[in-house]
Amino acid sequence: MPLRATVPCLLLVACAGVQTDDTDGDVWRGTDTGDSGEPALPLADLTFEAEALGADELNPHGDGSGRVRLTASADDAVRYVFLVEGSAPVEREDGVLEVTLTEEGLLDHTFAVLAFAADGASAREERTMKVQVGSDGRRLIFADEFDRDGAVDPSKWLAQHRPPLDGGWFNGELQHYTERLDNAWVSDGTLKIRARRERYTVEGSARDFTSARLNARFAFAYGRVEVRAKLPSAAGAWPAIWTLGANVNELGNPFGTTYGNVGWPACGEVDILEQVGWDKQHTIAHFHWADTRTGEYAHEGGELRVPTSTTAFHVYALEWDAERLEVFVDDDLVWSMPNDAGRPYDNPHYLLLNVAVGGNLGGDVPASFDEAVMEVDWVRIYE
Ligand SMILES: [Ca+2]
Repeated sequence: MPLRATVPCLLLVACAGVQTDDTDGDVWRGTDTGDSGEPALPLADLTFEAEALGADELNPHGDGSGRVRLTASADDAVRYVFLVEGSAPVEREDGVLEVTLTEEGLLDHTFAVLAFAADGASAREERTMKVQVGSDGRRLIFADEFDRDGAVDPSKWLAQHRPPLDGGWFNGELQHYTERLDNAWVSDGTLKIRARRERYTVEGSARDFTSARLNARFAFAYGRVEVRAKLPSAAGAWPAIWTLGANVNELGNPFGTTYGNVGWPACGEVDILEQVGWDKQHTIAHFHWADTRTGEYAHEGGELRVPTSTTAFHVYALEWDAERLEVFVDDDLVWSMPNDAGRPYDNPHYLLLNVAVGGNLGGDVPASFDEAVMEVDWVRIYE
């Protein structure tokens, strides 16, 4: 592994002719001798902590900056040598080192420390932990890696399931959304949102399909949104990764009236990804809003050819600041729109993930339609 490749031979336990057992403490047990010539006792009380800076309940693997603080301590130690993957060993007398990792993504990183006492006694400890490193070191403000099997984390997502429109949904969609595991769950590191053919009744209204619509319990203004996803291949399915202004007076708004109380499209909408039910070769980026001066509905957007959208994961991304809004698939620009006067894109939005069946963009649903699954590897929102 890279750790070993960058460590001078004299620091490697194997080179020193001593044995370690990684499962019980990494204390040097070798035949090293100190200056006195007598065999030195190992430093048995070495403690070693690795902490991803900016970690909190929402982002347990750090804030995306890649900064990690390493802290080692042993009573008789006079110096510590830290080993970080891809870097030369660094010596510190106080046992504290801050490093900044640069390899993007949520990856396992291994850190080690060697502690030395004046008499030659020494000890080694190692820690492996996941650290989140964002694009260009940007600070992560919301993420779900979908790495815990079972139900979707209710502290991050609201499964909107109450029909908002006389027992039905918008855009002529044919499904009911539910909060059941059948329609949304996490397994093997990804979220699945599954639209199914099944008769289902909510509040006296029966439909022939079910699915899930997850609204993030997180509002943000400006930033970068990334969603790594693989889209459903079934004709008739209409997957969407999108945002609404957090001021929208919609039943599924997790924030109620905290950010305001306006209708659609005055709230503003960003469709980072939509795909029609009859063409799985292209993806759509689109913006809908009401002019803040005239109140008139306006929209614009475009599409990109992505022939592997249903067979491979792609990163669907929004770059949003006070000047522009730009939507990408991986590094390919789909649509760029100025954030100029009259457009309501300076207020907080929240993210939504769903798979609709039929309706305006789902189109005809073939009799063979059984189910359609959108798989999401992760969601990351950066400042
Ligand atoms: Ca994942």
